[in-house]
Amino acid sequence: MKQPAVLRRLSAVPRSDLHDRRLAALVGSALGVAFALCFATGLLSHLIQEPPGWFDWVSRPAGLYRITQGLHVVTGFVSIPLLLAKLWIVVPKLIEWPPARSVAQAFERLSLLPLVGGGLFLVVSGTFNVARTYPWQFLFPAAHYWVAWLTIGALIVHLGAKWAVIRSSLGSPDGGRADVLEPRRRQFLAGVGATAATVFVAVAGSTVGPLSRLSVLAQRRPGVGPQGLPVNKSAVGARVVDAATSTDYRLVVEGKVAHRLELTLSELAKLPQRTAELPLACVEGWSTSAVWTGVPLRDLLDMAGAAPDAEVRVESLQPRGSYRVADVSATHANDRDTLLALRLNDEELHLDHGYPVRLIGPNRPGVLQTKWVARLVVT
Ligand SMILES: Nc1nc2c(c(=O)[nH]1)N[C@H]1C(S)=C(S)[C@@H](COP(=O)(O)O)O[C@H]1N2
Ligand SMILES: [Mo]
Repeated sequence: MKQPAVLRRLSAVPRSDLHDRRLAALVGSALGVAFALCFATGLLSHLIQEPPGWFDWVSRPAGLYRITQGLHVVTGFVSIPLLLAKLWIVVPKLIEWPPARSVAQAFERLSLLPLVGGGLFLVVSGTFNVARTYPWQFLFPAAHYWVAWLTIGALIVHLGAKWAVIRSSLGSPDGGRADVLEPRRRQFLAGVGATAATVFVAVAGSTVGPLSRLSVLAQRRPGVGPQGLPVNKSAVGARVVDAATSTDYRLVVEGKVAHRLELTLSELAKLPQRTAELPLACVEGWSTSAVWTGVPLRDLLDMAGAAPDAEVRVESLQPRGSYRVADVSATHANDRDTLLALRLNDEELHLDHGYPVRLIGPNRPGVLQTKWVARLVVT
C-alpha cells in the first residue's frame, strides 16, 4: 500500500520534542481518570432514569445526584482540553506508515477509531446538550449512552495494548532517554493542566454557588430565574398556561387505589403541609437548592388507600414532550420529603416552576421532578 501524499508531507514536518511518550502517558492518564469518572457517573444517571428491575436508587442523601451529575458534566468538559492535548502529542504516531506491521497492531490501531471518534462524539454531543441545541436528528440520551459503551470498550482495548508502554513511560523520566528539553515538556503539561483547571472552574459554578461568578461557561446560574431558580421549560413553551391557571384544575389520584381522589388546589392546600429544603439537579449539570412546601406524596397514597409498596406514574398537564411523565419508585414515594409542592421559598409556585402543583423529591434528577402535575397513577 502506497503512503498517501498528505501523510508523507505531514510526516516530513519537523517534529517538536513534545511528541513524547512520557507526555502522552501523563496526559493520557489524566484523560483516562476524567473519562472513567465521567463514564461511571453517566451510567449511574442512566440507571436512575431508566431503572432495570434490579436497580433501586436511594432517596438519601438528598443531594447525592447533584454531586454525581455535577461530576459527570465537569469531568466531561475537562476531558476536552485533555483529549485535544493527547491527540496533538500522538499525531506523529497516528500518521505512521505503514499503518500496521502485524495483525495485533492492526487491531490496536483500528480500536483508535471508536476511541478517538467516540470520545470526540461524546464531548461534542454533551456540550450541545448542555447548550440545549440539537443540530441533529438522533435522540441525544440514547446516542450519548451507546457511544459511551463503544468508547469505553475501545479504551479497555487501548489500555490493554499499551499497558507495558504506559508503565515504562510513567516509571522512568523521559522513557529512559536522556533529554535536555524536559522543561519545555513541563511547561506544556502545566499549560494543559491550567486549561483543564480553568474549564473546571468555568463549569463547576452551575452547581457550586461560590464559583458561579467565575463560571463563564455555566449554562444556568444558581439564583437567576423566577423565585431565584433557573427554568428549563417555561409554561408557555410547555403549552400549559390555560390548563394550569384554569379553575377546573384537579389533581387526580387513580390506578391501583381503593378510592379515586380528585382534589382542587384549595383542598390540597388544606391538607397537612410539609416543608423541605431540596436541590433541583438537572442532568445538564446545574443545580440549585430551594425550600419547597406541599403535601407528601405518601399522604395522598394513604388517602387513596394505595399499597405500602405502591409505585406511581406522575403525569403533567403538558400535552407533549419527553418529560411530561415520570415514575416514582416505592423507595422515593415512601420518603416523607417527596412532595407535591404548592409553594417555593415560601411563595406560591411560579407558573414556570410548575404552578399549581409540581413533584419534588430528594435525590432525583431534574427531569424526574415533573411540573404542572395533573394525575398520579398508582401501579
Ligand atoms: N412537565 C415538565 N416538567 C419538567 C420538565 C418539562 O419539560 N416538563 N423539565 C424538567 C427538567 S429537565 C428540569 S431540570 C426541571 C427544571 O425545573 P425548573 O424549570 O422548575 O427549574 O424540571 C423538570 N420538570
Ligand atoms: Mo433538566
